[in-house]
Amino acid sequence: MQSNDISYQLCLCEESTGQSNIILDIEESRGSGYEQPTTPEELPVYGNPYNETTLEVIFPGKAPLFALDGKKLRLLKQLDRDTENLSHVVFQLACTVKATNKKRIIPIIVRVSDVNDNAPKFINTPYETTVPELTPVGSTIFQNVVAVDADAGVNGLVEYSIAPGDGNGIGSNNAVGRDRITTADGYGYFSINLPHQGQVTVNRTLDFERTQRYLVTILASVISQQFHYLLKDSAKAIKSCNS
Ligand SMILES: [Ca+2]
Ligand SMILES: [Ca+2]
Ligand SMILES: [Ca+2]
Repeated sequence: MQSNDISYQLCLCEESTGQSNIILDIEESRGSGYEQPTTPEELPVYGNPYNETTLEVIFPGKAPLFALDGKKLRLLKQLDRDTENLSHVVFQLACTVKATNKKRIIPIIVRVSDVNDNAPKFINTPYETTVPELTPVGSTIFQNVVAVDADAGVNGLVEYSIAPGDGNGIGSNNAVGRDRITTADGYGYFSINLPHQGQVTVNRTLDFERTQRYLVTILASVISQQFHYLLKDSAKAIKSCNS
């Protein structure tokens, strides 16, 4: 439509996609930045905001989160979807037609999408349990491994696995006879068969005379994402005891 077209003049301040409100998307902030654009980048309203219309955003009863730059919304501070569980921001656009002073108020909903910016964290560590050496292979011996991740959806879906340890704490102490404790890496001896459940099962026959303690390193990770955390301090001590 041309700006001298009479029907265009009548459309000024109308939502150009024919909706009664405006829905935009934005990613939450990565780190401390807040320059990320909305999608679409410009508010879909008819009229040139410099000479045909005046645009203003209204945040009733709260501090404004966006300011206008032409038809673009600019964040005024960083947006964290996770700590405030902020899935969308609702406010209003006031659009005034300069020629007629006719004013329209259009509700705006900005949906905030999640970024995988939190790593899973184990809770209640270190984990420790005692098992009889005759525990059959396949038995679940520990089921309270839990890591929490503050992100939403797949970004917070934790998978558990067992990894080789870093060698710390492995070996025998200097005690003699029955007081002697040999500690081995539990990798291979124990397994997590269901990645979404923190249940540790016995994977190989245990022998108390040979090994009295295993250190098992558990990884909590979020699939296909940039974070992959090995929590070395949370190695789980599993003691194999004579039954
Ligand atoms: Ca965040
Ligand atoms: Ca995450
Ligand atoms: Ca997040």
